[in-house]
Amino acid sequence: MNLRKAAGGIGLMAAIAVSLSVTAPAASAQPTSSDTTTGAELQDDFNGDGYSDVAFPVPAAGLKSYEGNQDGGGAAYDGYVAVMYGSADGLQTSSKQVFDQEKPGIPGDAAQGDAYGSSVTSADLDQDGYADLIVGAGGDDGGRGSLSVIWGGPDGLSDSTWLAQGDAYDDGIGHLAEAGDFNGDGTPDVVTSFGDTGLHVLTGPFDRTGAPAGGTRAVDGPAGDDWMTDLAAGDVNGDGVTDLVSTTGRDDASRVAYWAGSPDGLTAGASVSGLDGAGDNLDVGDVNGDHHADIVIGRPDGNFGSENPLPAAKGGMVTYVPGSADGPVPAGATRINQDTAGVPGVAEEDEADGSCDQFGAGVSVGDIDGDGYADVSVGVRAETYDDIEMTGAAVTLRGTADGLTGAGAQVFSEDTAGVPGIPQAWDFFGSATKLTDTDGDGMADLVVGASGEGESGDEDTTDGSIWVLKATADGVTPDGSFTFGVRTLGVPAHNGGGLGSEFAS
Ligand SMILES: [Ca+2]
Ligand SMILES: [Ca+2]
Ligand SMILES: [Ca+2]
Ligand SMILES: [Ca+2]
Repeated sequence: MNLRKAAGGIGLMAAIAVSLSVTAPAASAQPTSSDTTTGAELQDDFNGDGYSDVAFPVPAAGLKSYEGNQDGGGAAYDGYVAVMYGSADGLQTSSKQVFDQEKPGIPGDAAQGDAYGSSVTSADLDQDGYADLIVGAGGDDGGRGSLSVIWGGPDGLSDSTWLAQGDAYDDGIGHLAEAGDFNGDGTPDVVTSFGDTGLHVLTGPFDRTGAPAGGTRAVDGPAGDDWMTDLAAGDVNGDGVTDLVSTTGRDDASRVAYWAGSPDGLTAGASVSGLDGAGDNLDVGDVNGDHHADIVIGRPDGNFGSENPLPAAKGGMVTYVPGSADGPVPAGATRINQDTAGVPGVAEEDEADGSCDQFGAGVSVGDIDGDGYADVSVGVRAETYDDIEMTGAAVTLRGTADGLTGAGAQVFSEDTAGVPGIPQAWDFFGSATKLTDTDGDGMADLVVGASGEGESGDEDTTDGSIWVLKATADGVTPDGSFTFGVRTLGVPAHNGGGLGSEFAS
């Protein structure tokens, strides 16, 4: 996922109705499409125990002191990546690791602006049955950028190797990265951003030196487009080969591009017409259960600063685009904001004071209720309620055979009964969201970041915190939800990082 910083601006008053109503799940259960790669059974099970693990990238953190930036902090961007391990009981706060470029075994040296963790993804690159963690540092070595892998194993992640390093100052290798089987040979490949809109594809499998067996090649993006803001990988055309989708630019200027995988790897990318202004972050998954991965795009900034405001984008917008044998079908797109029927809250934005709910922050796709239709989580990171400015919320939207719908949507915040925490101004709960099955019950749990939150007992810090809410057949439940921050991870406080600003893809 890309670097995302919570936007500034002045708040507004937005009352959200806390609703836990959920419609009955669809009767027919259809399997969702999954990755075609062999090796580890799960793309994110680093210790091979059968449970997905979760990586928390914090590229903006300043863990070291720099001249003019004493005691770390101040968004020094050397960066770290924390990993927490899943279990039959879900994520275990006692089972975690933290990686940065000062740690033994991690290549490179931590320096201001490296942004270690600017992208994080995972796959079993060496096909040993343990998923491996791929970490980009888009600002490494003065902007050349780098991509490295930390190898999985029975005791978790250890030992790290370069996968790629940039040659020139603006190469920006690792600013964005995704893993997938882009040539359909059954082994994972890795794609990384190169410059503003180019891509480098490393064709796997990989040996422990980090060398890709199939070499590295450049793939063009769509000509003339803005800088790339996000990447997501999935089988959009349902041919068993992973495809790639990107967003470029932001707000009005945002565009969506699509690269189909093929036996020869990713084919040339092209802009998807009809999706101009859809947004700057995205994820893919099979929302309508037809075995084609669908595309979900978030535009959190609404019409703030827009020259051509879109009514559907008021307060922020999520766009659902179905996949098909021919790729994305923009004519079948559904646009949802907080004024869509069933979605809790009211879409609000005010051009005069620059405020916006920011519905559409950090979208994620996963099957919450296990009905075979992937659902969507959406951050509403600048949601204001009870006059608490920009305290934030997270919304879930249900997938159905007809696509994404507002019906049965849920909302959660620090004000929800059973969710720990106290809503405060500028917590930015919902700065990013992640749906992932941490307890192996087949239902994707909701992980929410609050990039402006302090950890309980240390309220003067704003280093960010994470919330985890379990999934059930009736949707997400606040029962048993918990939160943790940098103190739990063992990361120095006041690092200016914004834990929860983004999640691994
Ligand atoms: Ca491995
Ligand atoms: Ca495909
Ligand atoms: Ca689909
Ligand atoms: Ca579902």
